[in-house]
Amino acid sequence: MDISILGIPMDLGAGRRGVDMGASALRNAHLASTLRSLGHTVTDLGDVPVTVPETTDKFQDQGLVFLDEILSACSGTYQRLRDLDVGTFPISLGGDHSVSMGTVPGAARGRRTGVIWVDAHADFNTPSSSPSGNIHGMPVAHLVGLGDDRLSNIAGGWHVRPEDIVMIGLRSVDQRERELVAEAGIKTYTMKDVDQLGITRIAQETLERLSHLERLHISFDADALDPTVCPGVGTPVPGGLSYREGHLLMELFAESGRVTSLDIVEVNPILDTRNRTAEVMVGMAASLLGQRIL
Ligand code: 5AB
Ligand code: MN
Ligand code: MN
Ligand code: MN
Repeated sequence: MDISILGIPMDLGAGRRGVDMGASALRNAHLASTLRSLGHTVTDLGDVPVTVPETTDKFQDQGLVFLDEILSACSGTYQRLRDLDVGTFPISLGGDHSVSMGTVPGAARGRRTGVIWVDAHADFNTPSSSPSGNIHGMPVAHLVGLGDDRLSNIAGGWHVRPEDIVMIGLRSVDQRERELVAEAGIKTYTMKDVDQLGITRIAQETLERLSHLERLHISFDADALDPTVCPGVGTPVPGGLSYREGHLLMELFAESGRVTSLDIVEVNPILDTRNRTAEVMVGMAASLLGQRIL
C-alpha cells in the first residue's frame, strides 16, 4: 500500500499543553520504518503549519478557545490530504483531536466515508454544550454539521452522516453531550459494552453496520487505551482498553481489508514515560496495517 504520513503539531484544542509534540514522538517511535518493514511504500509529507500559541492572545470566540488558529490548521490539513491520490492511505498524526475536523474530510477525498471513533470520550460537544470550551471535545459534532458554522464547514458542505459513525471505548461523556449523541443516533460501544460483548463481537458488528461503505476512517485517540498502557495523554480516564484489546481491534479491522485512513491523536510526550505511549500507538498502526504474529 502507498501510505502518506502528515503531522499536525497542534495543542490549541486541548486544555493542557504538549500534544503538539505528539507527531514528533510518533516519528521517533519509528512509525515510517515499521510500516516499510511490513512492505508498504511510505512518504512523510511533513507538518501542516500551526500557530504557536505564545505568538497570539488566548481568546475565546463564543466559547471556542483558539477558534481562528484551529480553523486555519484544519483547513491546511484538509487541503493537504484532499489532493492525495484516492488510493493512498493517509495517516495523520496529531496533535489534539480537533485536527480530525480536517483529517476526516481530507482522507475522504469527497467520498462518503464511515468513521470509527476509538476514544474514551465521544468528542460530540457543541460550543453551547461544552463544559470547557476546548475544541478537541467537539470534532465529531462538527463533522456531522452541528455546532459552529465555521468549524462545520471546513470542507465546504461535506459532512459525515451520523449513521456512518461508530464510537468504541467510551467511558467519559458529559451530560448534555450524551443527549446529543443519542439524538444524532450514533452507534456507541462503551467500556461496559467492551466488557460484556468482547472486542471480537464489537469489531464484527461495526464492520457489519458500516458494510454499505467503501471507505472507512479510524480516528484513534490514545486515551481510548487504559492510562496504564498509554500514560502520555492529557485527559486520562481509568478503565480503558487493554493493550491486547487495542491490538485485537486493529487486527480484526486489518483482516477486513476495508480501512482506508487513520488518525493517531492526543499523544502527549510531556506527560509520557520514555515515549511509551507513542511506541504503543505505532504498534496499533502496525496491527492495522498488516503486522502478523505468524
Ligand atoms: B479528547 C470533555 N468532554 O469537552 C470536554 O481527548 C473532554 O479529544 C474532551 O477525546 C476530551 O472538554 C477530548 C470534558
Ligand atoms: Mn478524542
Ligand atoms: Mn479522548
Ligand atoms: Mn485528550
